[in-house]
Amino acid sequence: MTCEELIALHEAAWRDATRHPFLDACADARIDVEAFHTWLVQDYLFVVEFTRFAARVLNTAPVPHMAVLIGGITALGDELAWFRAKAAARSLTLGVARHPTCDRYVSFMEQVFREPYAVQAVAFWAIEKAYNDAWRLPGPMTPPYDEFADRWGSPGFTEYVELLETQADEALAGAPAEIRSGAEGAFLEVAGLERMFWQMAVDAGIV
Ligand code: HMH
Repeated sequence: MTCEELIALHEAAWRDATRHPFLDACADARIDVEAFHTWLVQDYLFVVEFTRFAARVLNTAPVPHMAVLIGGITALGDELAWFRAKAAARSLTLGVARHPTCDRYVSFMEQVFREPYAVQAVAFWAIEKAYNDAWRLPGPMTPPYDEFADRWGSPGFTEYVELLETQADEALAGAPAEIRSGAEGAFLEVAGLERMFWQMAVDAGIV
């Protein structure tokens, strides 16, 4: 089993995770501002916890996989500062509670903390891959949303996601069937949570 096979096997779930009216509305700048701000604030709160998850994966990773993860953690540190700047420019407060959907995603990452490295590596790759696909698939985005699309859709980010995929594939290759099946379950959980996260933002907007 490889990451590519997971996407092919669960094509519909992955499509639902990465294609959403939220993203199409960003592409042509008709996104409801409340929906966008909910996404922005909740994604910041998500990324704080995702950074802790990244540190946990680093803690479990084999030595040859550490450099890519350290690069990822550094980028996440910059991303958190970037989120704070975006929120400040829009006068948004980041000191709010996590939405139940964001909270579910955080609980999922806390569960994956306790799984073997192969499961962690697949979950970590899937979380980054989801945004890499989601922000690229609608095509070029209208300002100011192009900056958001570029953060996760840029060639540099795509290359990083490919390195994560190689590492996840390596971990899967040596894993027994039971762990591979755990990794598949984690992949499907990520797909479902990603779809819910977009829907959470849309539901916060004026419909
Ligand atoms: C919900 N999934 C969510 N937010 C993010 N910032 C990422 C993934 C990162 O790729």
